Amino acid sequence: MDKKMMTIDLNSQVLLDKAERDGVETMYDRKQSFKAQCGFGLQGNCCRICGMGPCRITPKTPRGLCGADEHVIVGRNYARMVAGGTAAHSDHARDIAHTMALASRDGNYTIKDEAKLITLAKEWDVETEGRDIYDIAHEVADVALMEFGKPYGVARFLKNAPAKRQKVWKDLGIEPRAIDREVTTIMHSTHIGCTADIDSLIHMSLRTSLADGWAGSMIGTRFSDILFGTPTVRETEANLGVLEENKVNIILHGHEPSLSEMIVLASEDPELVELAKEVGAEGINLAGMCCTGNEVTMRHGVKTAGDFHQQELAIVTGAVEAMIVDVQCIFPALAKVAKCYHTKFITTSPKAKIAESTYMEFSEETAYEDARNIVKEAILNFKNRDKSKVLIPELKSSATVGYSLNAILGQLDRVVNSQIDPAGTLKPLADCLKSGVLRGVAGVVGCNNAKGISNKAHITIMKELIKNDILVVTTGCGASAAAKFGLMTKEARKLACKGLATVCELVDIPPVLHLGSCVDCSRILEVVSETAKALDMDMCDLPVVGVAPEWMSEKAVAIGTYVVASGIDTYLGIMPPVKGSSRAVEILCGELQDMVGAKFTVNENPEELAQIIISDIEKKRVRFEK
Ligand code: BF8
Repeated sequence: MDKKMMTIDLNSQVLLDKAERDGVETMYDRKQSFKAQCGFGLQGNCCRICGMGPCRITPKTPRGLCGADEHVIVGRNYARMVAGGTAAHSDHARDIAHTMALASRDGNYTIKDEAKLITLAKEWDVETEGRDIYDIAHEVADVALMEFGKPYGVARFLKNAPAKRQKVWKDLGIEPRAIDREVTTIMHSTHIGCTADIDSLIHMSLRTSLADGWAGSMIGTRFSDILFGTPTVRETEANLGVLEENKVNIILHGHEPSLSEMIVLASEDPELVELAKEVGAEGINLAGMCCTGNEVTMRHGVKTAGDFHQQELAIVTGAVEAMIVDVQCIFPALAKVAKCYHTKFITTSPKAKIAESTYMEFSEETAYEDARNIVKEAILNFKNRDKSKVLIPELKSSATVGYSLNAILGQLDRVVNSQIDPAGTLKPLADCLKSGVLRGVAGVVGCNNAKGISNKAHITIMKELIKNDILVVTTGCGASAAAKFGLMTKEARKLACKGLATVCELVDIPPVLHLGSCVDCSRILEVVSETAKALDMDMCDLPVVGVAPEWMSEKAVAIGTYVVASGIDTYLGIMPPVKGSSRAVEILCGELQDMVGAKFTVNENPEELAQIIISDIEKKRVRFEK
């Protein structure tokens, strides 16, 4: 396939041509040179957990050397993906909780949303009366840190779910305990010679994934809101056209807002702004990428440069002084691409050192100083920019972002008849769903995957859903795609059918709502949970679905699993590596329905997947409307 056909993003196509002219290899070249991917890996039936392997299952070798069959091998691999994803989200959350433990009135990190902190403190039985807000913050941080390793009890946030959902988890024995314990238990149980039963491996995966969704990710989101501010509705722009010819361009890529928030602050430091002018630039232009991009666009309106598949292409513009990264979703290839231009590829986390990068460690204790040094490094690199190598593609789209649960409630309050309904609830949304004005809500989330065409599945599915009166909420690189393709503008209402268009008009929202980063899928859980509570239902009773059309990371596997375990049917555009076990497919795409009230559906054709979702939502409505 022609490389340019592997993405529907026109800026990416322009830059793929440039990369070719510049002799730079990108993911798209590597994809082409991978003639065929390993069939055993694709099916999930290759085991390399012990040193006797790898053992690969074929008709002639139906068992590994220890006797594990294809179901055990696939189940173990799947469980390890869930554990990997849960570990990544939760370790991110742990860092944010540590950051809150360091917060002080005159320090690097302060409390931005006191009301949210007080609410959480009360939920967690932390005394608030007459106490200094920072004392409360430190105690709440300590309680959160205990959630990772406490020896007894279950995750604290579970009690926020509808009562019926809590009962499902309790009856099945999948209430997660301490977060680290669930991850460790999976690593232990999938060691050679432990669990050899696919049903049990999936059961464990459900419990561990819930430790991600209803513990780690929820801590990540809530604590980020408390420390950095709960997102509010704001305007921004998206795609590589946001880079500016005459400014120092800095790309923020990765995940944890403790770094990106400080870089945003440092980029406004008058001394550094002056320095940028001294080196001949008109100023400093920050742009985000991947989920750090989502964090800073939600809270500050920082423009989004692009998504996971555009990270190399951002550097290929020749206009980026520094690509600053922390953890997760960072191509090691960036080091090589950066060497072809003047770009400094700056790694900052001891958890994600990358060979041949410029390592400038970022520590929460010295956060502002570290951030200043990093921004300064970028500014001083402006003089090295080679103008003959610069090509900033033109396209960018405007977007309205910032839809935290609080922001959604704020928008809904515009239409509340205060004589009838109290303000500050999701009841208006519940009413629109109940009446059928809105047919459903879909959380379309996740990554880009080179198995398909970049952005195509996201955009095809989102457009089709809004055309059928299904409100779309989105996070992660799905959100970046929606922003780039104009689906987060209020004008995109014209792509929606009459019911959704009317709701958008009344509530003054776009038909696709940006809820944040991947960790913020916990916001989707909260919206669904609160809507279910408003209707006295379980989450599985609502015409609500999760969709991951282009997922690729272990985090996405953890998310998909906790979304299903929460009772929300989940639709995947890429087959996970489980096909090697008919039993795994049987459980994940069938039997989970009876266990948790939801299941996975997979279809790699985005048009077909959209139609399946629409038809399933209509089927769900029959019971919902009774
Ligand atoms: O954090 S940045 S590629 S993994 S969607 Fe996917 Fe994008 Fe990564 Fe989730 Ni977010």
